[in-house]
Amino acid sequence: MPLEALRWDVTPIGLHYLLTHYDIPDVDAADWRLAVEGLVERPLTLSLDDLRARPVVEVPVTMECAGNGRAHVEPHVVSQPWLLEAVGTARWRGVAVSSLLEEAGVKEGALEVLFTGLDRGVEGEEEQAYERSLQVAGLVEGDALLAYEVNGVPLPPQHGYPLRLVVPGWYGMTSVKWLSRIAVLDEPFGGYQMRHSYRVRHEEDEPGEPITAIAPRSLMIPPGIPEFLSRARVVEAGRGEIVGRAWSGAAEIVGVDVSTDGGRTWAAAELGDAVLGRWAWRSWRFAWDAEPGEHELCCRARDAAGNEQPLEPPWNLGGYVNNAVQRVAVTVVG
Ligand SMILES: Nc1nc2c(c(=O)[nH]1)N[C@H]1C(S)=C(S)[C@@H](COP(=O)(O)O)O[C@H]1N2
Ligand SMILES: [Mo]
Repeated sequence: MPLEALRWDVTPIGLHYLLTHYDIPDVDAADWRLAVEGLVERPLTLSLDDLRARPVVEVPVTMECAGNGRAHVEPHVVSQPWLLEAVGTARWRGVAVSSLLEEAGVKEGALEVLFTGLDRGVEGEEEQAYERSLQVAGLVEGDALLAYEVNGVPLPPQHGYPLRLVVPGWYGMTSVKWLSRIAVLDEPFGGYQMRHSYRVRHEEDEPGEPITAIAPRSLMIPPGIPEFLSRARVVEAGRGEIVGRAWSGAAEIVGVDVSTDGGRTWAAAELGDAVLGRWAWRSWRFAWDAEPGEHELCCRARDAAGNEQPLEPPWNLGGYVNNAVQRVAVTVVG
């Protein structure tokens, strides 16, 4: 998502970021079915029409890839080299996961629910379908949904057509696209995307910590105009505004601070209302009287759980969860 698209509450769908490990699968909705099976009283086989006939939920969600910010991590980590653009906010519409689990009847002893996509590939020398699990308890209480629409239109192929999981507040890897199967398990699922990927590890041979809720981040719309090759920004002197968005999956955003001198001094930005609800970003604005010269603009969010963006990028093997403050160098011209 180009950062100027932060201007919209809801990201126009063509500007929402994309991440796809393998290929976009070829799905004919007419013969596609979702299987709900495993430790359930009533296994289900559902068509898209069956799902559309069930009670509808719609949730505005800010989704962010766990690798967002990876290109700023030193030493460099080889994977999708996101700068800060792996984020977007969409209105996802579909069926609540909690209601489907209730309908199927989760049996005693159930621990996790496995979500399997139709896309297949080879990763870590293992042939696999993209699949990840979540704890039953969190799904029963939470706001996760199976989405067949985004921003009022059927899911486009690249976002998971015909059906995807959306888990508000968690990093994007959780929200499995192109769903074919939901299986209730009595033990933790140890597939590649759980056991190896998406863990914060500092050594190859340590298990590390699983990646879960989105850490707080704020981003500004880079002010002024860019220089074509360097992307350096040029801003007109005078009274203006720096505007952006802030979000956190862990807890509500409670403040955003802005610095115009590279982080030496900070002042509070004005936070907008949570117009899209708990699971989407909030706007913020900051009045700035730009004086001619070189400036480094920074923004820093904190949430109600006391999490605050670090000033320097944290390092781990996967280059995950780098929520260090954004820094935008600008030349103000008089
Ligand atoms: N089936 C499947 N689901 C997937 C992925 C994938 O490669 N295959 N990528 C995940 C990752 S890492 C992210 S960040 C989000 C991205 O969702 P989007 O492409 O709709 O923005 O989808 C997740 N769900
Ligand atoms: Mo991701």
